[in-house]
Amino acid sequence: MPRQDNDLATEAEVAIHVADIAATPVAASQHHSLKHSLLGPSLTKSGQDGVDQKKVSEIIYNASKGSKYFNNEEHKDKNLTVKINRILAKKRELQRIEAQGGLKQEKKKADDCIAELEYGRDLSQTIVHVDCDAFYAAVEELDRPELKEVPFAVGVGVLTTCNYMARKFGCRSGMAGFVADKLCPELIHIPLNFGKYTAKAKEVRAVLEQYDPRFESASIDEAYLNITKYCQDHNMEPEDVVEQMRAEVHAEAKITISGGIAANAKLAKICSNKNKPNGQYRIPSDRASVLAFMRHLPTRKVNGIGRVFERELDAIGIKTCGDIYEQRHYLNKLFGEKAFQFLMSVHLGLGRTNVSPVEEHERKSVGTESTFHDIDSSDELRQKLRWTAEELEKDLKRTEFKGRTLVLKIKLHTYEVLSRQVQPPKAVYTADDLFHYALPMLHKEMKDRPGMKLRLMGLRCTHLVSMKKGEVDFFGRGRQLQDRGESYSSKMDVDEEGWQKWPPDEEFEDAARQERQEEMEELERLSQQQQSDPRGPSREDQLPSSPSTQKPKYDPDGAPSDYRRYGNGFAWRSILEEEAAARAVAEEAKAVLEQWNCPICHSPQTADERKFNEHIDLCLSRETIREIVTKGDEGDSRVPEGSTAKRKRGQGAVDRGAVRKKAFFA
Ligand code: TTP
Ligand code: MG
Repeated sequence: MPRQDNDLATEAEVAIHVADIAATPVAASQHHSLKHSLLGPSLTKSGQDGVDQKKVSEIIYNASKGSKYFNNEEHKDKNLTVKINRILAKKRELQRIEAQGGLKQEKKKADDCIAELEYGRDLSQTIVHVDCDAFYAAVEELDRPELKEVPFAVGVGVLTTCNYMARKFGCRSGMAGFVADKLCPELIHIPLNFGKYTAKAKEVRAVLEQYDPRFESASIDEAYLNITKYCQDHNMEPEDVVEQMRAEVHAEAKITISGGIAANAKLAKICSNKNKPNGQYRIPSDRASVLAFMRHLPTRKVNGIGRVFERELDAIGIKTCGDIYEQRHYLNKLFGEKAFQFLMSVHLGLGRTNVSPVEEHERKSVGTESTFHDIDSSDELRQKLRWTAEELEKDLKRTEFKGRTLVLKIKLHTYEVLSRQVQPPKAVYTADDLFHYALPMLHKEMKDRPGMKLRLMGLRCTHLVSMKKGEVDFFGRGRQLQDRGESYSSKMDVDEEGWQKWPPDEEFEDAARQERQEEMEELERLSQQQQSDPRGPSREDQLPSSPSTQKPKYDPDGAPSDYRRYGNGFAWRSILEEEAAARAVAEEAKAVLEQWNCPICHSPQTADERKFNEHIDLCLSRETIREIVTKGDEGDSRVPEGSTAKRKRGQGAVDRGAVRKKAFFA
């Protein structure tokens, strides 16, 4: 008798089976996968089409063998291989069930999901993603044009980027400096100068603003724009608009940018990388073109599919976004509901069409984390937690939020990542409270894992409550942030406690960004150790650095490095928020300088329309009260119905309008 879906092996059964298989020795393919992982996080960076990656991986392997970086990668790769073996075993189990007639429900669920997502497909908008070419390197070339002729990289210890000439040798972002030197012995290293990059980013943004005043600055060198209106208003084709915009950026900022044009943000981002540098690409806004584009697109090209997820997908036979369909009924069981939904929308080439300034996006969480040398002493771990709580308090105060949920994240020395969360009885933001509620979680982990050694600790507040003025209700309670309901599904997706879930896309994009960020920081830390190794100093130590350049601050004991702030635009949002706050202060200062005289009391007032009107209202009501009191003194102070004073009050409202008008036209 064929097996029905409800005959599916229980999770526990599968888990036991899987555990047996996972316990088998690490596969022979490990060596191969390690070489692949040594290629680093930026393997898909543009400018490397003609590069022999096999040769590059051999050079990296030999250059780094025995180094801390190598051991690090080997360790991570071993853990991932075990995880992948577990996934493969689970897939085999699912295939067995399918062969017996099971998994019909899973297939139906996937098909229903596809139908629902298809129904919501929006092809009406023209979204553009622009990204500066070799950004930090391009800015450096402006000051030192001679660099255009040589391969060079920007970054100390780790390359944040390199010019396209250096990319031909296999050098790229997120690569240890000493490895890059082996690939390209002539490589010149330039120290970072973040001030210059943020100033240049501002110049680029000034041009983008002309095309979409509500463009979204996604990182230091990239942005999303919705040019639908611009195209209509100027009766122009999207390609021509983007050509013009790129030319204008070049004329104003003297650097080149590349652009992607499509019906949604996810596709546009993939497109901007297609004809880099100094190029553009468009996917026509019809369903057939979108599906055809996705069919052969390697999964890694999608924002949200990082190194680890790419390997997991590859292991089960998903190399391109087109391959997702065939495996659709396994995905939920193998990777969970969120990943299933995310992959379904990736397969269909769907994405968000809403574009808006990042600093206006509602925050879903505020958190901080840091990597450090392994810590195992319980005292030190507690101190680290206290320090993390203090850092988080600073961020929460700056952003004016409290959190209803507090999440502790730790990474063991084995690279296993764990997180626990707690809902304190009140929303929290002070370091004392954060520490107080996080400590039992840490203690629990210490108890469960005697001798626990950590290499990363983080605290994060979610389910935020705003403490901004105007967002506190009548009882002084902060407003609970809501999602703006701009996810794909028309139905609101809520978790078991009724909190709205984040759109899976954002979560995956955040996770991939974080994966990259952690790698960057880890690499930076390891490369600093490398520099003090007997293997010799790295070349940038031998280069003169100009006094204006600044080395990225990295505190191995946990202070967030500048890589967190500037690397890959990770804390870009905070930078924009700080800029917006500075603008607000400047505007306020300007308003204080300029003053308007009140037509009633004649005293000078801040030149702010709203405040000025409020002041006039106050003055007028004072006048009215004075009149009432005067009249009352003359006659009946209780002001009966229909009395002159009552009528006067009504009249006052009319007069008020007249006075205001006069004030403004005067
Ligand atoms: P990217 O746009 O990813 O890279 P890029 O502009 O240098 O090159 P491309 O032509 O491929 O777009 O990143 C923008 C800048 O952010 C980059 O110049 C340096 C910095 N960065 C980091 O600090 N760390 C990183 O891992 C990456 C990828 C970039
Ligand atoms: Mg770029």
